Amino acid sequence: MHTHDLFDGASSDTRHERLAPGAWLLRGFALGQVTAVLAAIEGIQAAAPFRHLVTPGGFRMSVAMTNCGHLGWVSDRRGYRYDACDPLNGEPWPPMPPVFLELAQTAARAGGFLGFAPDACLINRYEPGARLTLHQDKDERDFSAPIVSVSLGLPAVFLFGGDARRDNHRRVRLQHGDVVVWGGPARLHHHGVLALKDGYHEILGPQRLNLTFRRAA
Ligand code: MD3
Ligand code: FE
Repeated sequence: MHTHDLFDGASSDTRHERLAPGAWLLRGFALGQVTAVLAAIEGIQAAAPFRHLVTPGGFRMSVAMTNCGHLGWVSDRRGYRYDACDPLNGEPWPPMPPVFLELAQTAARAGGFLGFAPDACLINRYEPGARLTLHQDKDERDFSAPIVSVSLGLPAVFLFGGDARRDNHRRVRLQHGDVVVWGGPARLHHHGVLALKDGYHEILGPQRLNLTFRRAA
């Protein structure tokens, strides 16, 4: 049993930190599932390798990505979208492993979101220097569902702001095992990740992985 199952409400665990209305940082929430999650990622990347997508503007993203679940997030010269198939091989994305679904749903519940049914999991791989510029996640159809993010490996500085790009931004250090639930009024906040610093993580080596669970369709 996962210790967090003992907590019913998001505020009963002192490690549940509210970052903003609708946004909960669950420190270490995924630590008990790391081995199983990494084993599942091995299987996913064997079928759907990490790749550097190109933005509609023609820039190669520094973050490498893959997906699992019914839908995967892709970008190319034509735009951003969710697609049922991996453009590299035309095959459906690998299925969402049960341990992923369980982790995403338990975290969503801890953040106060019942009934989260993610149909997409984007897996981001950061090597030193990789970063994600400020953006909103708005390619999903229904913004009433939260996004759940799981950080593994090297720590990163996460930036998030308000509804407007020019709003002041907060910095949060996301570490191995941390989970963040973004829903309600935080769902469309701008966010990004500063360039990953050099380092070596005892389990993952010189990289950071981030999983984002989404309800895309
Ligand atoms: C706040 N990933 O894949 S996860 C992304 O660490 C993405 O790889 C980052 O942003 C990463 O789109 C950040 C945290 C996150 C994810 C979705 C959000 C924060 C969010 C949606 C709304 C507001
Ligand atoms: Fe995002």
